[in-house]
Amino acid sequence: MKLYIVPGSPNCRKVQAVVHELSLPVETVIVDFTRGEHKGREYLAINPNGLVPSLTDGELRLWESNAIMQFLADAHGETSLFPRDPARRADVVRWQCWELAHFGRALGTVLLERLFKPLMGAEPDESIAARGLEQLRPIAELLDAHLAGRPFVTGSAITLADYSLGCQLPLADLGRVDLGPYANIRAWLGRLDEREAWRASATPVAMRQALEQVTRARQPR
Ligand SMILES: N[C@@H](CCC(=O)N[C@@H](CS)C(=O)NCC(=O)O)C(=O)O
Repeated sequence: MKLYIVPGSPNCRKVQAVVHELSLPVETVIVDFTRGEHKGREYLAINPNGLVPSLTDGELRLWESNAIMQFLADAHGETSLFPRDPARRADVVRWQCWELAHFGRALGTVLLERLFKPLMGAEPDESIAARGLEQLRPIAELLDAHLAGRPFVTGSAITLADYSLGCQLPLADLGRVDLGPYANIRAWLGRLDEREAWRASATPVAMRQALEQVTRARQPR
């Protein structure tokens, strides 16, 4: 199996966490964005979107991070990350869908403008980031309220839903997204940090430093 990633990408991190969690024999291939490898013919044959992550396994070409996580858990893992019981499974899928459609979308909009565009040398648009923050507020409140009294998103055990929803949050401080009002989210992130698989998939130090540098240079004084 080969997993195509870019270090520091939140969507890659959530898949990498599953790889670590299940100790899977995956070869990691770094796609060099600076050389445009993600838009090259070879990579587009694996993922026609030109995005990371992607997974190959024999003849399988799989993209979309949450689909990759589900495949890895089903094909190569055990059942606690992605339960087989229909109701519990639907609960995990529901939160993964919500992450893609709402939570991750709003937070991702802010991080794209404030972190990743400057990193790639593109011109950020602060009005788009501000709109993302507006959209994020009620969504983050919903997640925070949901996490009250729950160690993890779907209950007492960690599942794919936690890794999907958690993947962008460790970059919130760099994107000037204040998690102060969300005590339950912060406590839950602390519990994720206790997982070796989560720590093993963390943004590499050099990448975090690069993001820190690029954001410090652009922060309003
Ligand atoms: N919905 C996709 C999103 C993938 C995605 O947007 N990946 C980012 C990195 S986190 C990317 O490849 N960006 C490159 C680009 O936009 O050109 C997934 O979950 O896999």
